[in-house]
Amino acid sequence: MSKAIENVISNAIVRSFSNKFADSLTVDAAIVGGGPSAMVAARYLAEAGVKVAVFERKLAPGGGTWGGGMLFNEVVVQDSAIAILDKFNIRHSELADAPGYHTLDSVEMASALIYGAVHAGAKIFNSVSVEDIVFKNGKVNGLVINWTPVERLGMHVDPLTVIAEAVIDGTGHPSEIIRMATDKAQIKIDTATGQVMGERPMWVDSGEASTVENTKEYFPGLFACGMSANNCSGGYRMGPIFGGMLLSGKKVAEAVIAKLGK
Ligand code: 48H
Repeated sequence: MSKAIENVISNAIVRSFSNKFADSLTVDAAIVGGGPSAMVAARYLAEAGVKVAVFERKLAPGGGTWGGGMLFNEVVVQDSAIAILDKFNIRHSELADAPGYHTLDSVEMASALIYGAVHAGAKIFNSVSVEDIVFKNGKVNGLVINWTPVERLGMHVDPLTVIAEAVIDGTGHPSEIIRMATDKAQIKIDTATGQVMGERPMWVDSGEASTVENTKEYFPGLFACGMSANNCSGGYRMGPIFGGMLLSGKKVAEAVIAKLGK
């Protein structure tokens, strides 16, 4: 008897996902969060031959990109990050009254960043929340993950584990992974206080510069990019301008590539 098509479909999905998931339980780099800085990092890492997986809590990766500014679905990117937009084939137009600044469609940007990361070879697992880190011998060694619906419903279900040479906190404003590390592993990170210093109010140019400047390894095996890096080091926020996020994603990828000797 030939297999029912209903069965063929279900089998194909379960097998294909299981292979992808099992292969991603040991990676070179594990990224938490699927925001813009993470998507750029994932693409640069994958292109350098780094085995990389992204774990995103929400159903749709893209983080804070989709909504533009106050749900007006356009964002601004400055000249310094235009090469990254071009690499992802994201269209942009320069402001006539503010040369050096460009507007772009935030939905095009979110979808192109995700597509670019996946096509370069990064694996993205959506609806997966990182609830803890693996911490052994004074180093961050990986992530503890569970399904977001399990987290949201407060179900008492034990998690699974991903082992990684490098963990990147791309969780945005809350710096969730670095906070877990300082709280639970009681470590001091590479900031002026040894702790997460917290985000300051809006000052666009300062925030953009500090996001990139503070993108680095904060503790052996633990890097931060994007808004998380800015929050760790006490930088100012910048609103819906995304050049700093894109440049931060590239910088963290370069730091991880250098660390792994790839
Ligand atoms: C799995 C998680 C977890 C977890 C969080 O905030 P993001 O868009 O990330 P960035 O830093 O690349 O971009 C920041 C930008 O969007 C922004 O907010 C700006 C520019 N703000 C300026 C301002 O002034 O406000 O995305 C982070 C992602 C989200 O999708 C979360 O769902 C996800 O990380 N995430 N995923 N496990 N524990 N925590």
